[in-house]
Order: sequence, then C-alpha cells, then structure tokens
Amino acid sequence: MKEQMQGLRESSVKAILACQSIEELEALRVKYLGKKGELTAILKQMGKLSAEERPVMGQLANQLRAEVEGALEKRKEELGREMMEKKLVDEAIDVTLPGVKQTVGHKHPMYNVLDQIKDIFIGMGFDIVDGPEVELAEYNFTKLNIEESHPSRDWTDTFYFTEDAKILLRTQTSPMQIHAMESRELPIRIIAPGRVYRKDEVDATHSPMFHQIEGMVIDKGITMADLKATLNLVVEKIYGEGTVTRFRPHHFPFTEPSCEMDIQCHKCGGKGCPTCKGEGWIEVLGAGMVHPKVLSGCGIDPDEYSGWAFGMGLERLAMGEYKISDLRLIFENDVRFLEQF
Ligand code: 2U9
Repeated sequence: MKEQMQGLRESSVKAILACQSIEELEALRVKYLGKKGELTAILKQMGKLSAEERPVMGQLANQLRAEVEGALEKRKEELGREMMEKKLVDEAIDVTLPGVKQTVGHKHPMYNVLDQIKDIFIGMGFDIVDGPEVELAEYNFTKLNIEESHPSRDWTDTFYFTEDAKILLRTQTSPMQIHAMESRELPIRIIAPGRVYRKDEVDATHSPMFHQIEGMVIDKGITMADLKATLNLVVEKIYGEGTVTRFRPHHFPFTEPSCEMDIQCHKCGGKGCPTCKGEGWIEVLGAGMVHPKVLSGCGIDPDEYSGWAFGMGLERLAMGEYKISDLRLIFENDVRFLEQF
C-alpha cells in the first residue's frame, strides 16, 4: 500500500504540474481524490491491514491527500495568474492609436426657425399643443366653417382614407386648435406646429407634405389690436427691431375679418429687389379674428369671448431666412446642403 501511495503521489503531482486549464485540474481532483478516485481505491484495502498498521497507513493517506490538495490549489492559483496575464496581453488597448472620428449632426435649418418661434411664444405665456395627423373631416373642415363645396375638400386636393371622405390626413394644423377649444379651460393661448398634407405635385415651391405653425388666443375682450400688436412683436424678434409690417384684407372661412401680414423687405428697405421679387414687401402669414361660428361650434359663446388666430408655412419662412431657393432641398436631407447651416 505504501508503494501504491508513493506511486499516486508521483503521478498526481506530475499530472497536476502539467495541467493547462481549470477544467483539466478539476478532472484530476476527481481522478485522484474523488469518491471513486485512486486514493479511495487504495484506502479500500485498509481492511486487510493489521490493527497496528491501520493508523500508520491512515496517517500516510491523510498526508497524501493534503499534499495532492496543496498541489491542486497551487496549480489553480498559477493557472489563474497565467490566464489573467494572457487576457491582459490579448485585450490590451493601444490608447495611442488614432481614434475613429465621430461626425456630429445638428438641427435641421427648418427646426432652427421653429424653435426660435416656439421660444418667442413660450416667452409670452403660450402653450404648445400637439395632435394627430390622421383627422376627422369634421375637425379639419366642418368645425372650421369650411363648407362641403369648398375646393380644398376636393378628392384631388386632400388625402382621404375612406370613400365617405370622413377620415383624412390633416390639411392644416387648425384641427389641433379645435380640440384645444373643446377641451381646455378659457382663456386659451396656444401655438400648434406640425406636418400637414395636401395633394400637390412636387416642385420648387410645393410638396405633398409640409409644416405649418398656427397660433390662437381666446379671451374676453380680444380685438384685432391684440392680433396686430402680438404679431408685430413676433416679427420684430425674428427680423429685428423696427421691422415695418402691413396688414392687407383677405378671406379665410375660419376667421372674420381676415388679413395677410407682409413685412417690408429688410434687404432693400421697400424699394424692390430680388429678395422681395421687386415688390418691396414679403408675405409672412395669414391671420384674423376667429369666426363666431367656429367659436360657438366649440361651445364658446361669441358674445362673451373673442379671439385671434394666425397660420404660416414653416418651410417658406426657413427658405426666406436662409435664402433657400428650392423647397425640395429642405426635404432631401443631403448633408452637403444641411452642413451649410
Ligand atoms: C382655428 C381658427 C382659426 C388659422 C389661420 C391662416 C390664417 C393662414 C396659411 C398660411 C400659409 C396656411 O401654411 S399655409 O398655406 N394660413 O393664412 N391660418 S388664419 O386660423 C385658425 C385656426 C384655427 C380654430
């Protein structure tokens, strides 16, 4: 038995030292010290020994077990260290290598203009409202006093989803304001920016999708003077102090009276130049006093409350501000174009 133990000692220590992985090491532990291992097999012969020999052999066996365990533990530590060193070499990062340059994007020029307008109105206590692009004709047309026969309701002008022409892609952001009038407490001060859709062929000034921003104030005693004062202030913030404006009479079904606002050309001071196409004036927006029928249709008493509203196309505004000659450039998102802003 002594020889067997000596043999086990030599072979196990040799195998443990040669072992190259933690898994292999665990297999060796089972092979030598496990329940069905080689040491157990030797110990099973203890029964054949005399009463004097047994404790001596027992002590030798314990000593052997401790030695093998010690060798296993030592090799495990060595392997752990070797693995860590290998990992450190394999996964080393050369921080001196040149990096991959990340190109950082920026805001689209039209959103610069939108954010500037939003800031101006927020500063005057307005809320920004949002709403669905898929709307009921009821909210897009009827409640805005746009009659059934109005050309904008035509199938050739509007994207309808249903044969009965009751569901559509909104053609203006006004339905958001109808929702606000029906759900908000008075007074109301809101702006409603968003995408709108019209069946237009694409060219330098038209697109089937474009952006509008509309605004509205409803309170007691609101007059055209509030409309003019507020819009003059907004225009001065956008185009600079002292910007001259004029209000021309116009017609919209949802406002009465209605007007369009022009600014005097900031390039030529009104003399006429390429920027204003020789006119001296640049059209900026449409506006008016909210039609009494629109107010009462939303449950607001026109004898008690009145309001003003405006609407403008954002692409056109951005084109004017950045001297962009073709609307298609705004939507193509060619980085060579966008990088200029
Ligand atoms: C409600 C009541 C009234 C919004 C208004 C305009 C005049 C206007 C056009 C500008 C260029 C549309 O993008 S465009 O083609 N809009 O001229 N919009 S008044 O009036 C409203 C809106 C909502 C409930």
